[in-house]
Amino acid sequence: MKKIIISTLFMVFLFATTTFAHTNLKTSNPTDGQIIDSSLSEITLQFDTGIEDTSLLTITDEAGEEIPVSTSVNNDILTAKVESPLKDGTYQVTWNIIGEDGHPMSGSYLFMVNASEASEAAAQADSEEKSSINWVMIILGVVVFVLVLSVLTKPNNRRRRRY
Ligand SMILES: [Cu+2]
Repeated sequence: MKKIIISTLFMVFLFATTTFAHTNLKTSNPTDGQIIDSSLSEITLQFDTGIEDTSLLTITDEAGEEIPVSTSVNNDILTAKVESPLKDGTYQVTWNIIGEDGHPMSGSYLFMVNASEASEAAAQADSEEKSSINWVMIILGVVVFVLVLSVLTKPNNRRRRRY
């Protein structure tokens, strides 16, 4: 009886450690739920062990359509380069990897691209700069106009014209 308990405990221990040995996602860029305010050209996932070269990453948009990417594996890092910058919207990253222990693992998460807000702010700053330039031009114009007017209306000029 004691032997059974011990071997059961041993089996549980073994199972627990092998569960822990699975390869899991460590960090990513963008992260889960992140909102990005600039265009994105690359997605990187880092795992807690090395992964097989056959590991895959797919990105799908809100409509469920797959975004074309070229993936590469470098030890524990899975990189997906996006062919053209991602438009504003929500995207799902799905990874299918084979870990160091040979177990296939998968997972997915969402992130958002919201680049238009940032470019709108930049455009607004730009137009503000332009409008201040316009004010400078108007003030300069008025100053020049007043100067010209004062020269033309000088008493000397009037006398000269009379002759
Ligand atoms: Cu495993």
